[in-house]
Amino acid sequence: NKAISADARTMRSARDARTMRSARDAKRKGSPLRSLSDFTSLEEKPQFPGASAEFVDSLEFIQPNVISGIPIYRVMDRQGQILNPSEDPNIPKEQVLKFYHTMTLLNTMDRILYESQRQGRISFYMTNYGEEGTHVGSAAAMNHTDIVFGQYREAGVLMYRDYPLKLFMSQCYGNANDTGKGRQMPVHYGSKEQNFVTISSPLATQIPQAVGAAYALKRENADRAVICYFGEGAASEGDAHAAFNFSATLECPIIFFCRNNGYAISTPTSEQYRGDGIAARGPGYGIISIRVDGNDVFAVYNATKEARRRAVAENQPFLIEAMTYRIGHHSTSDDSSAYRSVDEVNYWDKQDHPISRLRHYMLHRGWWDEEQEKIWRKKSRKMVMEAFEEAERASKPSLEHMFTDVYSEMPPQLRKQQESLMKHLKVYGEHYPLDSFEK
Ligand SMILES: Cc1ncc(C[n+]2csc(CCOP(=O)(O)OP(=O)(O)O)c2C)c(N)n1
Ligand SMILES: [Mg+2]
Repeated sequence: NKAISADARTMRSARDARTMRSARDAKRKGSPLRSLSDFTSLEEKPQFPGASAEFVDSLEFIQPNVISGIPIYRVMDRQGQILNPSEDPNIPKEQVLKFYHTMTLLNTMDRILYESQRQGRISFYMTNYGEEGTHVGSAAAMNHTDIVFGQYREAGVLMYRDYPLKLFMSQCYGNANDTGKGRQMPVHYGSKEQNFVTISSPLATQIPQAVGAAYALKRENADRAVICYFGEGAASEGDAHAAFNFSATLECPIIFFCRNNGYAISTPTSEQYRGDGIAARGPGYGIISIRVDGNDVFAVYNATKEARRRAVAENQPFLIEAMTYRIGHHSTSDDSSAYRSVDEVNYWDKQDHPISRLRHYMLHRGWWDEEQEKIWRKKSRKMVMEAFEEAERASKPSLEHMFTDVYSEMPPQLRKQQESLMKHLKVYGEHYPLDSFEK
């Protein structure tokens, strides 16, 4: 009872604080400087700059879990049935088919490139298994002109924006068609045309950069927003916290999209944080937040759509925590059987998968059947295999690209290195596979 009344008190004082804060905000906007009348009242009230609450006269610490966990918003149950018709986004059939085609094509591309790394054809790969719903639901809710900052496990966002298979494959092979000219690790995609900023390996660096970009968009009054993806592990980096605070104080049109997939390599969420996940941090920064079922593509879509609408209309940040599960290993350098059970992985793969949930929905609607599934599986595999074979056949980028694009004018020390490489190859070139590089 004591706990309940403490909770009620906390909630009541939070409500009062909100009312007071809006009154103060209004006052502040009218006159930024506080005048003498603010300080002459006989009433005892807190005058601390930055305080928005009342004094209390009994000792009480704030409990970190005043409510029993932020709820998880969903639209469909695991069988693909709409739970509450008023939440049905009523997406037209053609677009739902695009959702499904993208989610399954991503899955097929993952299988082929994962195998390709296992056979020693590419150096590295990261799959997106189980997280397809978070990618497609959020990508579909944004405009193409909105800027995407990704972490590395968001290939579905780029695919939904119609980034061609040929360029995915060329990037992973680092061939001459790769827009990065073979200078990045596989899966570090980037595309100007798709407004998708190139992936960086160091965790969380994209988060403050994304806030900067959102601030620039706000200053341009461009009717554009930024969406910034990151994992629950990356959310522990200092950069994440700095970014959240800047976005709130600078009032930036950004959506922070956290994919909470249960693990950061081998670190489970139980060792990653103590509070109620990532969504619970939002209010601490003054950011409007929500937690969604990331395996429900419609829930992700609804939350992102509304967050995007308000972020642009009101110039303020939003935080979405999408609960999902990383079914694959962290990367090809990881073996997850060392730290989690097969039963756990199987549960998500067989019983709570975003692709099967959407397929159930499409079957109920009469928009899909076994025959169409068979035809599409065959066709999509063929598309992936063709792009894969073409990428493997293509030449590597010209060697000179090792030295270009960092400086607009090549500095002397770099020129010296280039000359010495060319001299070396003149003498010993026969020992290198020079024929596989573009001239
Ligand atoms: C600053 C930094 N520290 C450590 C790493 C090594 N590292 C790469 S991915 C990763 C785990 C990230 O987990 P999470 O953010 O949850 O994303 P997920 O892989 O689950 O999608 C770590 C520790 C890194 N790339 N950068
Ligand atoms: Mg993670």
